[in-house]
Amino acid sequence: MLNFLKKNSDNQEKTERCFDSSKPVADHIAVIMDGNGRWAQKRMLPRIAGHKEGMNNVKVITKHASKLGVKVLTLYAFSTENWKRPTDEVNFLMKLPVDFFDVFVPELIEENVRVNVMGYKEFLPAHTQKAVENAMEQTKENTGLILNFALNYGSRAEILTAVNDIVALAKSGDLPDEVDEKTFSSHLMTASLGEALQDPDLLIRTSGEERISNFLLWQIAYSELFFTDKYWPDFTTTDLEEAIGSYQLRNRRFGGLKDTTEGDA
Ligand code: V07
Repeated sequence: MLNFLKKNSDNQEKTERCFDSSKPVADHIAVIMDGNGRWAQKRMLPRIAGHKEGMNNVKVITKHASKLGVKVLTLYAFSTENWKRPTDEVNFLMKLPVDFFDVFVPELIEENVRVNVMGYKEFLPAHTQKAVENAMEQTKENTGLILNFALNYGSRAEILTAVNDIVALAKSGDLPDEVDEKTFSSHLMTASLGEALQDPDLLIRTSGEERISNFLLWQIAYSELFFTDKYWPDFTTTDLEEAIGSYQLRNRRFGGLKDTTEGDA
């Protein structure tokens, strides 16, 4: 009897969490694409095979997000901490933007996707920088989904860069006495997305970890968080719809008002 009740309530929860095409989708979705190495190890493959599979999934999820009407997809591709990984793995990762450019950019152009890259690009190898520049240049006229890669990105470093930029402005006498949220945000890397799209509505992390790991700390102040045990290469378009469905359900609890105060008393 108890089991029956439990099953019933699980089913109900699943139905409620379903994507609803009549409700607004999350405009800006950020993803921590975790679990590529573990996906490979589970299959007795080298970790780099997981990264390659993860890259293929970027294309699949981007296309589906674009179809659903998502405006920005921000993907954590390489963190400032990832340099500590074995040299061979880092070298392989640094080639992925090149591969991605060759294999997927023509398809994404057809899909009207614009590629943007934020992060400390100047520290990337020359061939990676070139691929990034090409991807951004060749898609700059596109007006559809913005595929925003965080590459050599770290949120604390981003915040400190913003502080230092503001200090430099203040020294040159170019700043009002007080810095407000809007001014501060305009110095963050997400400012390149345009004023309305800087903060993610929904943050997804795959692979079972429930941490933020130095990703968009300022920008996720009001974001809904969605964690799944699936490894990134196994994360499907249905999983994306489930994450958006969960966002739509939680958003509905605020009565359709854009809530910017903590707690929902
Ligand atoms: C990377 C594939 C996705 C899973 C997570 C880590 C590995 C796409 C890019 C990329 C970046 C910039 C760009 C075009 C493509 C990428 C890295 C790793 C370093 F302009 N996937 N992907 N870059 N992975």
